[in-house]
Amino acid sequence: MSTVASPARTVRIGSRKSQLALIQTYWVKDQLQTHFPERQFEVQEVSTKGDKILDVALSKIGDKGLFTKELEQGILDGETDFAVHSLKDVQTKLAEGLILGCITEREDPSDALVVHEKYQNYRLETLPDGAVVGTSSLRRLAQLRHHFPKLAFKDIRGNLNTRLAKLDAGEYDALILATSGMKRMGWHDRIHQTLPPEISLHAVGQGALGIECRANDSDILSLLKVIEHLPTTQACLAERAFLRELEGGCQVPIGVYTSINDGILTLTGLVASIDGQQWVKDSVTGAATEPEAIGIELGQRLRRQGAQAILDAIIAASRTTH
Ligand code: DPM
Repeated sequence: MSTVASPARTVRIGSRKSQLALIQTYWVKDQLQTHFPERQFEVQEVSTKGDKILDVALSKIGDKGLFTKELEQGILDGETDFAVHSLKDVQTKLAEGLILGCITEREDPSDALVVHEKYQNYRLETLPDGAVVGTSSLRRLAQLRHHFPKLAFKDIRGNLNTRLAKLDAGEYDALILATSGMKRMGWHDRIHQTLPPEISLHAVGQGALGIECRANDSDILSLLKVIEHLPTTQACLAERAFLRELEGGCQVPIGVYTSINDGILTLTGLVASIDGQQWVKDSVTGAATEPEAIGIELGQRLRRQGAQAILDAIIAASRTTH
């Protein structure tokens, strides 16, 4: 019997354990396996702080890299070679020695309304006064309060499976969730309404996957290049530069929307107060080949219009509750 020696090491991929995270990770693994049939890929499941603390609102944990830190440590320690993240959960400043090796094609980045069955014939606009909407996103909260002040809001934590179970059990009348997550889980039929950008600007990076690896690992970087999606990368680099410029973490009422047409990128950004009363929104257009300059310009523009004061007040308030 002859054995064929594998010339290259097995590639180890780090993933969170939630069903959505594993669906995303196995999608990446399958793509790479198709492109590189001679290589071996294996998935290692890692539990993150964000998966363990389920009884506290995300915004109150106030920790950077809640869903990414343990995965990053695994890469730095050489236990894994790269990690697959929902890009929106990836901080704008990565740990020393790590980079985003690629960003994959974005799913629909919008937010979606999911309702309890008793509200099947309602729209977000027609939900009765005081209907209880579950979200722990300050971004969703601020925008919905702004547009629909008659609704009531309640924190919700846990993975998508847990959240839908809580909705169906009657703890909430409706939820706002990412369209992309619902679609990747195969739950298209539970999306009751997708919210247009006029109602809800999405989170920075929403709907895209970010793959994080060692900055000096040329083998892994060359593998990842084949699943990079250029327009998504340009859009997300603009969005991330905008967030970085405003020094916003993953829990701030900051929303964005990006379009690219004929090489021209338009980035719209919003900074709002949590009560939805203060509202600073603007857009910047430029060459899609210079996405970060567009993001920085938009951040500076919003700051001049009062965004910094809104964010400072939110940070000061969250410090006193920690
Ligand atoms: C971040 C936020 C949320 C997640 C904040 C925000 C939503 C929390 C909530 C940064 N991460 O969006 O303003 O609504 O209580 C998360 C989801 C996905 C990645 C789930 C979701 C899937 C979508 C994607 C949680 N992270 O937003 O419904 O891949 O972008």
